Amino acid sequence: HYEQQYLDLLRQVWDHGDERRDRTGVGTRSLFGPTMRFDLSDDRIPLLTTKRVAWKTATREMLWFLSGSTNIRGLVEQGVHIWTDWPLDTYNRATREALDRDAFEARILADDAFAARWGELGPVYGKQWVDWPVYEPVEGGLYRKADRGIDQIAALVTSLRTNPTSRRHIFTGWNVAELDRMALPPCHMTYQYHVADGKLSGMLWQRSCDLGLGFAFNAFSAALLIRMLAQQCDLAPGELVWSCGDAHVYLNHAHLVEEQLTRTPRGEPRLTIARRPETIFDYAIGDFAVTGYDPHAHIAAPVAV
Ligand code: DHF
Ligand code: TMP
Repeated sequence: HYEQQYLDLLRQVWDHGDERRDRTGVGTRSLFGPTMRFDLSDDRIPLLTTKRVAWKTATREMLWFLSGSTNIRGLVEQGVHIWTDWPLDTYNRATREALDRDAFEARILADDAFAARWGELGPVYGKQWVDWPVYEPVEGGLYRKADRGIDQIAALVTSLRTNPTSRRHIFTGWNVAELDRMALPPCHMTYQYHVADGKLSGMLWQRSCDLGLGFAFNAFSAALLIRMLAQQCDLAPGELVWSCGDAHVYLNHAHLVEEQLTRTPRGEPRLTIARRPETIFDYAIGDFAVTGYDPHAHIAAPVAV
């Protein structure tokens, strides 16, 4: 079962990872440089079955990235809470308040100015993917910011369609000049694609992976994007290659690891896309369905901020 790769890595990191203090202060066990491969043919999608994963939340997040948004309001409006903790932490530190997540989200929804001021994550994924800032020369050796940035996603679709054998089908969120303004520097940072035999494969380089929480979302989302790109470019889905720098388990996820490793993967979930939208930017949540998904129960785990 494709999920065995994940379970093996989880055990490996938990049993043999290097234990260290990390940025969040929670502590992790960590291994460097794992890779996994997932076959996406016949609509198969890497969605963990050893715990229930909120794939619609991950899909909404992907559509939000593609919209270019970097403000949590658009997520919160859809009941997606996965990015709220970071702006909330910024808010509570700056104001010395102690708002809880529900109260903070209520204000984000109710108050436009509050949302604009406190709901921003900085120039994270969406901004870099579809509007990477560029500077053009002006008189006197100076530069000014161009009105429009680079749309890496639109350029990728064009390059896949017009030059499939290229070795440059890449987009990245890792804009070095803007890292210090991001709430978090991109974790799933660089994507590369490869066309062979009428099939589209994709590789994700993730610099840092929370195997207990983030991984389930990251693998599903990367596969989802391959499916959308393949559909837009009249290609069949090939493989997802997931490769990671620092793959870690947080020390407060012991209960998750121990429970999940007692479970056996079951079934092979499949993703179907109901229609073919005009462009890569026109998908809606209702276009996606997952069938054959009968997971074990969700396992709640705290997220290290
Ligand atoms: N920080 C850390 N420490 N780990 C992360 O995985 C992470 N992921 C981020 C931002 N910062 C992060 C963005 N993605 C959840 C899932 C993905 C995600 C952030 C949070 C999460 O909390 N998942 C829970 C609840 C899902 C739900 O709301 O339905 C889960 O059980 O999967
Ligand atoms: P870091 O910036 O210090 O590496 O912390 C980021 C943490 O968030 C780290 O535990 C990895 C995790 N993460 C994921 O696993 N996937 C994601 O998509 C995101 C945004 C974060």
